Amino acid sequence: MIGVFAREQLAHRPAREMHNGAWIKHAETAARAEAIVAALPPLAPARDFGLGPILRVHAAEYVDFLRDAFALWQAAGREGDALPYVWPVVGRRPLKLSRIDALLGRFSFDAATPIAPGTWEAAYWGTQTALTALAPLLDGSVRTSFALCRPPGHHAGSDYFGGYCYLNSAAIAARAARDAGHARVAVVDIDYHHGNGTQDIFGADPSVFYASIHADPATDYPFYWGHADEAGEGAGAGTTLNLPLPRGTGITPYLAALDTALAALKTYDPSLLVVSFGADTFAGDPISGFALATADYPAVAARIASLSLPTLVVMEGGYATAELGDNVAAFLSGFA
Ligand code: OKP
Ligand code: ZN
Repeated sequence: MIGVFAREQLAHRPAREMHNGAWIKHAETAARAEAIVAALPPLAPARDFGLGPILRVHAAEYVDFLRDAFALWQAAGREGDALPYVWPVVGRRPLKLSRIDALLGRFSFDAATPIAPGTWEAAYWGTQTALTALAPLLDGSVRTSFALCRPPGHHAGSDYFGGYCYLNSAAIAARAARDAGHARVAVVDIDYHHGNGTQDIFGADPSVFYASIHADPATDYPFYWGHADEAGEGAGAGTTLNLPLPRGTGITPYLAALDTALAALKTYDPSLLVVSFGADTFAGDPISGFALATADYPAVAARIASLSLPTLVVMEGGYATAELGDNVAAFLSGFA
């Protein structure tokens, strides 16, 4: 097991987010990453693979927007972090507008995801962290690696940000593994929330299987994706698997769902696995509703490890900062 962490990811420090009509402190803090670093053996710094692997997943116009968004916001005379407030309704004609507010809405799906001065730098280095952790899996020198990515990525689509996510590090790593010659790659997403961005990116792609276990979107964010009948489109029909679970789910039904997901992955027969790991399934998570205990995480990881695949663990959510380091360490211990 090796681990990677780029300190540049700490540069993203949004002040606040809109929650149920009121401003609250942004839940996705730099302290989350520092808590994980403190609980693990030393992590290696990230190497710089450049924009190329990012542009294999994200639209160039979106990447340009994300890099420039905060400067455009400031140039418009705005204070604080950039946030969208208006969105194009699905099916509206695709106008090419240049006002920052029009761009923010065009490239996002929620208002809980601020763009702060360090957002681009942190998100960029999140992708490089995942790519650095992937490299020794590609050359066969390790079997499991951990990418301490922050901000998370699984809600970001090819041309949109949202859900605290800007660039989809897990998807970028999965695409890079495909480009390195892995014919079939699987992503198993065990964050509390459905990874709508990853699903959208690979929904029509039969060469990447996306399986997710998450809170039922009938009751939980992101609401509009992750329902059990979403199974992929076109050539990708059948290579998406959604297993929504009710709030309150504890380890026994959770492991049953995980077994269902892993059986599907086994049938698909990938040669490399990406795990989008969120520790927000923890009972004490402040924004989530499952009931996993710290002591449950090694068993979750051990089931995944039983697939015996080269495995990249990418950090997604987990907001109980005081217990986050222990939860991540417990999960990673299950691969040993
Ligand atoms: C990111 B990840 C706003 C609530 C917004 C966003 C949750 C994003 C979770 N009232 N919640 O999947 O952990
Ligand atoms: Zn989450």
